[in-house]
Amino acid sequence: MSESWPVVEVLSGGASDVPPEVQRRLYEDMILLRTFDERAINLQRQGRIGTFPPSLGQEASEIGSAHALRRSDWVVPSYRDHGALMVHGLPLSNVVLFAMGRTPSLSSALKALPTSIPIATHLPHAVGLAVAAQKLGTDDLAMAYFGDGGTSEGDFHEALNFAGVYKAPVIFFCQNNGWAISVPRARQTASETLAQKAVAYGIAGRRVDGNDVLAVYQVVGEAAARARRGEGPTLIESLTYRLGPHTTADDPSRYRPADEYQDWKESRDPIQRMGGYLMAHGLLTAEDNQAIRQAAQDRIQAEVEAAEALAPVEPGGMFQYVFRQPPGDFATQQRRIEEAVSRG
Ligand SMILES: Cc1ncc(C[n+]2csc(CCOP(=O)(O)OP(=O)(O)O)c2C)c(N)n1
Repeated sequence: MSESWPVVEVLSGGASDVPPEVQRRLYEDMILLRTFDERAINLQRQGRIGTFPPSLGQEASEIGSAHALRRSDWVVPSYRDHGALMVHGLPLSNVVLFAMGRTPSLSSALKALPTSIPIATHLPHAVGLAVAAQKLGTDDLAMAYFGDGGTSEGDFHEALNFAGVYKAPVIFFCQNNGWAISVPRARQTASETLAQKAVAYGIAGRRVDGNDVLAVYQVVGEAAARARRGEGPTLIESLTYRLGPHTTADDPSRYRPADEYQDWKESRDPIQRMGGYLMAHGLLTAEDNQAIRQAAQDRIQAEVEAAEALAPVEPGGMFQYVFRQPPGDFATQQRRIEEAVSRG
């Protein structure tokens, strides 16, 4: 571990001052997310949805970070951040629909951008939203989610530079999950840490144990408070691990050392760690645990049923929600595709 870039931890120490009801909620939402991911993988295997990027193992990073925001803040997600979106108010049925090939509209009440599939292109967008919030005189902020691989993209550096110059109220939340598909973190950059990249742009940098939900909640909360006080952006490196495949189209056993995976799975699972902590502090019983898991199963079942109850996707759906005023021959292209499909 780098001495100048210490990793913030909470679960390994004493009691937390996060209110017990919030601690419980963080735990429940982590279980909900894992239950959803496991169900989504099954749905993909059954051919009911398309390719899916699970966040197995990253529940503390997803849930802890999003809970530290207000609903009036912007969430700017990558493809693996349905957990954060769920906390921010996105119905999980919407995630299922997206994986079914639909383009469900986002409620205007939800302050989130659509999922970004290109790596890091959404980071400058987050800075733009943050500068807009600043100019409007609010104390709202924007938080962008991305992975360790995202730090090698030009957009990452442009976004941090611009955010630093304008002291934009933005949090760059980098989930260092060890791998960018088959590229290990060590091949991504020669920097000792990802957080230290903040120094070059004159912004704050922090490292946090990304499998410690209370630590993530605390560090993002501190970054949010700084942003709201007008003290500018923070780059957070959340140290976590992808326990599942990159997507359901990937087989990590072809590139990932088995002992590395076993170590993270057996001794650093974020849900087991938080569950053990809550039990040790008298905030959770075995019966509660059973009830939380059953409630998660029931809720996911209802979300999947809601998504599957809708009519199958129409090819014309890909033209929706792209432009407010469609340009040039956009309408012609849509008509041609619909005619071709109806001809069969
Ligand atoms: C601009 C761009 N280049 C390449 C890809 C292909 N690609 C998809 S995921 C991925 C790896 C991303 O890894 P990381 O940023 O660490 O995020 P993680 O998937 O681990 O959450 C790549 C290279 C892409 N989607 N966009």
